[in-house]
Amino acid sequence: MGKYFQPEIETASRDQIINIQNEKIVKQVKHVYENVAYYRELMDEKGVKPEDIKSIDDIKKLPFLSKADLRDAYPYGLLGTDLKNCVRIHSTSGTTGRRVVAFYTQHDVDLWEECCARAIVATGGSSEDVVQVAYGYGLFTGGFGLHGGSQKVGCLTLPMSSGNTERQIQFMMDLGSTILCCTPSYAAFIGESLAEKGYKPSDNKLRAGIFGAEPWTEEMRREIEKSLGIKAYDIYGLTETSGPGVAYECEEQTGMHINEDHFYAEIIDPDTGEVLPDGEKGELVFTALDKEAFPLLRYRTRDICVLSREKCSCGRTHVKMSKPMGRSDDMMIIRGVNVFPSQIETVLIKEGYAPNYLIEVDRVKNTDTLDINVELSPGQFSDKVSDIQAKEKALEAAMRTMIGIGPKIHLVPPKSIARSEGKAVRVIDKRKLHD
Ligand code: DLL
Repeated sequence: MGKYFQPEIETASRDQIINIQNEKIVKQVKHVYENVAYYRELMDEKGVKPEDIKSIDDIKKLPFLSKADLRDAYPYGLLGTDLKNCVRIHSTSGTTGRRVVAFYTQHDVDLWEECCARAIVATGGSSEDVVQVAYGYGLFTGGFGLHGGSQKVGCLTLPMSSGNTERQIQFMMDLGSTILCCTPSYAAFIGESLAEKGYKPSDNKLRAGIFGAEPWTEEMRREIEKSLGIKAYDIYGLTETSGPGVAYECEEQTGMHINEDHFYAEIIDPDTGEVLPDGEKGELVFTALDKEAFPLLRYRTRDICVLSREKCSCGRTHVKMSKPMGRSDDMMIIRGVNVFPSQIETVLIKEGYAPNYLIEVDRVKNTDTLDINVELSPGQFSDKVSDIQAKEKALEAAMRTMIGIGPKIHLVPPKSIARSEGKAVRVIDKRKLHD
């Protein structure tokens, strides 16, 4: 296999991509209007008919869909085809409210796996590779998505699922895994566990990792690359749009190419809904151009990012999205200041700490408090209280410079913060518990 999984699409000219999108959106809006009563009503309310959508530019006329709509329509309200045509269900790991349930026809599974195959080939993947899939299998889309993509590429696929780190390491070493797929926090944990067992990064055969499903910083990327001796690639997606592979990184590692022949991306102002030009930061909105069973139009992801159409040296022409800079609902407002967990992670790694931390926000006597528990490595640990206090003060000062408010830092002993095998829980906001 060459550098691309589907070169004719991945390197298509802008005109060709727009032609594909023009053709697909007209068909897709018709399909949705005819088959999804929930969305038909939204279109009727807005006074838009399928005939009004003649090209991709007309997409602006369509109503948005939000997570609240998905909850309203649970479970079958947004289904675009008969259940008997569906072959699969996946669901979000959502901790609040109703879960989102997404449906797939065989065509939908195929296009999703194709997207994941593109992501694997973009890391240099081929039938020579042994792909260890350590995302969870089950309702979560991570395991099955990368699994399907890996098989499409012809890689030897290890369906490990997440967890059981001992076994992950044993298979990795015995079978010579070359590509690891899991959440970045789990990759960091695997790296840490390998080091504890006395392995050097050069002892494993891994050369690439495909990590996503949660926010991670450039600093964390470098840590993981060092600890596993690999190149770490980002991958993005959400259950509502199919799963991983909506966008993926190439060798340039400067943002993720969105599979624009299947997913049309817009950036909007989250407050007004106004579409923003490329290069401006806002909420990412996706339209699935050819999914059958769960064909969401203008779905608001709540992920905040920037799109860029700068020429990419890899030869791919599809628009790139930046790493999500947090979700609009991930942002903490602490004493009126907007704080993202990613800012905290950046400072921690810059100051020489591992990305094992837990942020606690509370409100005491009407004032917000921000406590950050940060784990020390065995080498950093000291039983001299004054040493620890000095380090805490230094870290508090570095945080204040970055985020504008002073947190209380608690340096905690090695191994005292729970490791994650899937999506890491980084924030506990106790304020919500009191409301
Ligand atoms: O996390 C799908 C996925 C699986 C993506 C494996 C990548 C790899 P959900 O559980 O529905 O689906 O969560 C989707 O996770 O809206 C983002 O907020 C976040 N997310 C996903 N990928 C990234 C990433 C899967 N690369 C939600 N960076 C999305 C930052 C990400 N956040």
